[in-house]
Amino acid sequence: MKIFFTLIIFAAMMFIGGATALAIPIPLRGVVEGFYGTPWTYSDRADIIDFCRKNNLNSYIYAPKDDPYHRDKWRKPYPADKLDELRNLVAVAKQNNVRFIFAVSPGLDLNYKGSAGDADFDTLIGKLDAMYNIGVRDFAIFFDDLKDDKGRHHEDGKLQAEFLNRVQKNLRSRYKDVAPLIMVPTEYFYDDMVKGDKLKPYTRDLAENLDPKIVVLYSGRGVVCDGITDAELAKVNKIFGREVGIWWNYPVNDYSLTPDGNRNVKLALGAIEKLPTGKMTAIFFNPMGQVQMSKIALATGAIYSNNPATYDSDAAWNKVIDAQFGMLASSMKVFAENSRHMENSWAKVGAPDANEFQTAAYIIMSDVTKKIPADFSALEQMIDNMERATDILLKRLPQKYLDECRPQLEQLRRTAHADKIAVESLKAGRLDPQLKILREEISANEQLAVISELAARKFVDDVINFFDAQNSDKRKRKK
Ligand code: LTM
Repeated sequence: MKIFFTLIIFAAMMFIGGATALAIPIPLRGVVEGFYGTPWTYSDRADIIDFCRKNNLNSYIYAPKDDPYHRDKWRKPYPADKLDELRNLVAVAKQNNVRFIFAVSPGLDLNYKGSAGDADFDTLIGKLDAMYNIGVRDFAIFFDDLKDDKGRHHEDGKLQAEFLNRVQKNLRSRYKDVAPLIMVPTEYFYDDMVKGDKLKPYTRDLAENLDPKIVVLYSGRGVVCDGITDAELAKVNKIFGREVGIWWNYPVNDYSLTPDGNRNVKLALGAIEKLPTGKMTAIFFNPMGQVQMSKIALATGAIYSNNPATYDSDAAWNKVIDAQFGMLASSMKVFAENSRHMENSWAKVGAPDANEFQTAAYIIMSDVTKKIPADFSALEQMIDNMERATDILLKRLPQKYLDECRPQLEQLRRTAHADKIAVESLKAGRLDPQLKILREEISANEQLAVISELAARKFVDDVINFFDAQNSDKRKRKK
């Protein structure tokens, strides 16, 4: 009888468990301020720490590449005013139940051996001690981006591992309340760890010698890549003999820059997507300098990291935009949909921009090319939506958002207007000369803002090219 009841209770638990799919959050989940460019301000950081608490993210890593005391001049202690700022931030993190993880990137000129090595070790420990004294209990040491102009690095995996083990041992022997160290290797993406089917010497030596308690972060197959599968993660876990964590380069956009390098041209406003669904130890999302606009992707990342197994990127994206923009949500979705995909020669991430627009435009172009009557209604509707949404956002978005996205909003507005003229030209069977002028205006502004390159923007080119080709055919025929 007892066995019978136990079986019934077990079956009921399995049923309930199966139906509700127990959420298993990733233990360490949060934001790594790890981008190049102007670092966030104190209030940006306090804001993001509060955002972390509200979204059930439990960690924030302080690692701004262009804070000189973090990387270029890592040996220098923080001046009193900066240290005060950090002390306050650590307190804010504590109040919000968010772990403040302090990172140093000493790899540019760190000495590992001899008396210079000992001196650098002491300097680094001094830096971490200063942080311990203001309340930090979590530390990270990053060795990413140490390649020279020719794409080579000169790091020795064994020396690096020994250095990190020594730091970990020193901290843990003196402080009982510090968490295991977190590190990013110099070869931090999979394709850089291997040559053919063999591990490269640096990764092999690092993995063989690194204290198994040290948490390793990696960024996927590439620096910025189109997802990580469970199998890929398992491969890297095997290399390092531990569960590695992920440093995820979305929505960061520090590689999409104006020619003077001072502003980001494309915003990453999509959802986090295509990440492992199984067990994982840590994930950190690298944001954009634009703190407010980063919150779309970061909030989807929070939903993901609180339950990777059930994550649905489209549902999350809709949900967070509704929550963040209220009455402006539908307009924001139109804008954000056109600015999700990030791609260049070495980076590719994010859902395609405006896929429905792309499909509708593709069908129209192939119909007109084949001289089949085209149905413009769906595309016209989307163009109207873009015009309306950008007008509304330019008028009503609170200033803190407009400060971060006005050039991109204006560029989408411009592009939508050009799309309208493009449709009218196709309908009339004749290119409206205005369209080329509008395209020039869009091109000139692409120095500042890029959006919807393969959707709304491409349609302008496609229509102009279509008429240009038609005219050149006519000219040939006349000859
Ligand atoms: O990704 C890593 C580990 N390091 C750097 C980041 O600091 C930078 O923000 C991203 C994106 O450009 N790429 C890196 O290599």
